[in-house]
Amino acid sequence: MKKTTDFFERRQLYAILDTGYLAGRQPSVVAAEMIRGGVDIIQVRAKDLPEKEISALVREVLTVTRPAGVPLIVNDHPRIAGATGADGAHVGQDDISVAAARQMAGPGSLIGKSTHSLEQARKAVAEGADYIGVGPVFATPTKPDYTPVGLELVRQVSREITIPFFCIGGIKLENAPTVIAAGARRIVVVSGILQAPDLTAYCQALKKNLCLSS
Ligand code: 3NM
Repeated sequence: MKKTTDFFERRQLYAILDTGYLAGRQPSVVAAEMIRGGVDIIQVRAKDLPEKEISALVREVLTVTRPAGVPLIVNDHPRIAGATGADGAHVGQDDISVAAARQMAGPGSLIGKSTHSLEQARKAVAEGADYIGVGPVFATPTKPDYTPVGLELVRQVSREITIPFFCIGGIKLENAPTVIAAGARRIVVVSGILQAPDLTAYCQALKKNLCLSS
């Protein structure tokens, strides 16, 4: 997938296909429902799987995301992104540098980085990240050991950071408007989407909130 300067312009809803919330569902079916709901980017996040299984999972999800033109990002494993032909990788603060991740994932890959403070956001920009995650905005069982950064960081980042930033952590349909009002144009949602009774409708509703605001 070619990265252009306006690559992120209309990409606002980022869903994470976290294997911890699959509850026996087929990953490619879940990805297809997300795409039908209008998600703009999908990430595969599999904290407890061996690399071989993550590769297989990424390849399966790619059969759905590729034809739809939805970029697929691999959490934590840039090498798997490179080997499978996924569109990029997402790294955390304790992981390898953006440059090292890009080298492993391939020259045209998208590299995102998690940040939890303004300082970390500035550093990720300087490191050359294509986008950053900012969070966790609210407390979340998906990342239980992290202290929420709150809406104030969203305000600060939106005032200062000029690369695309995606707010993440505890964001649901009910509180998405407050995050958007604090300056977010882009959000990442994990459990809200994967635990919704109608995943596609939930994505559509989130997307509507984002589109209405920009
Ligand atoms: N990263 P949910 S918060 C994967 O702040 C992740 O970097 C975060 O899951 C960060 O939408 C988070 O279920 C969990 O709260 C987001």
